[in-house]
Amino acid sequence: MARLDVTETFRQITFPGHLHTQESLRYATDFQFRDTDTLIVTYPKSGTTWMQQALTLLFSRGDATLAQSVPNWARAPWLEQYYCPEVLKAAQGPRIITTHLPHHLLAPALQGSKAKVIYVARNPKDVAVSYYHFHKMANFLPQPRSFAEFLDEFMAGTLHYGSWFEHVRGWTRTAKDNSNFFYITYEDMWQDLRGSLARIGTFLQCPLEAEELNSSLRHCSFSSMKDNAMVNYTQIPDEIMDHSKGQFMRKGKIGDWKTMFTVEQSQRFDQVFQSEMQGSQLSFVWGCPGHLEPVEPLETRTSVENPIVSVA
Ligand code: PPS
Repeated sequence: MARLDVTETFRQITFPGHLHTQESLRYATDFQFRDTDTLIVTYPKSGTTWMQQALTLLFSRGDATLAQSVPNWARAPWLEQYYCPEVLKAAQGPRIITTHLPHHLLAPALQGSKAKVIYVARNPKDVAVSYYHFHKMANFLPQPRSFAEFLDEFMAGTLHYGSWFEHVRGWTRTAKDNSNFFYITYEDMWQDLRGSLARIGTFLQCPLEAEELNSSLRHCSFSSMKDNAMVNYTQIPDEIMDHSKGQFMRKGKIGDWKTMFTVEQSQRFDQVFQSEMQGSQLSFVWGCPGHLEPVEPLETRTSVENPIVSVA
């Protein structure tokens, strides 16, 4: 299935036609979850692959055989992508399933199910930057003309997979009083991977021994995943992901948005964030102390792709 230039629109949200069809999207929304399923839910670029790796290792009790021999999409398939039924047909044991779908599209299928849901969120400025770079290398996504235009689309919620704000709001609204729902952020994992894995293990009733946890940690590190062909997408042919234009495992940092956003863009984003997330209790880590400050306003810069970075 190539369909690199095809866009599927499903219930007002656009999806890359390379991976989605009307049928595959309907399959997802009509899906019959099992109580033993674990569903990873993310808006794109929020730590999906990281959580797929973490759950593979937790369920394997730190044994990296699967994590090093089976691609992430085959051990934790995206429910809405066309190959999912084939992968799940062959699945043995408890299933790890992934989705980028917004809550309102999956809520009916999840109703009454005891499947465990793990929602990973990431600060949206870093999501926007990571997504922008991914659009440049992924030939199944529209090529962005500039970061400024891309960011406008991100804020307006018109990119593929819909609005980040709606995604986070929708899924976290269900968290209250739901013992099968676990919320974690990319930044939690980044700042304390050991503690995060231990918490996820407890949630999944799969606590690990110290040695199993140590091994899981090693195989979930950015450097290990960057070199692991089962998660770094280097095996995807160039016509689908142009590896000369970037790497899937790009930087893996908190606060990289400060190398791309202008001060004006950052302020405008903050306003949109405040208005969209009004009433939400969620808070995000936007950077680490000592990291880079936002770049100078656009008009004083030589190139959007080459920002003038001021170091705090
Ligand atoms: S996707 O396409 O939606 O599945 O992408 P996703 O996996 O959600 O997000 C990719 C970003 O996650 C970073 N990443 C990691 N960061 C830190 N540590 C580990 N182990 C790790 N694994 C993946 C990856 O580098 C992408 O972020 P950026 O900011 O682009 O580097």
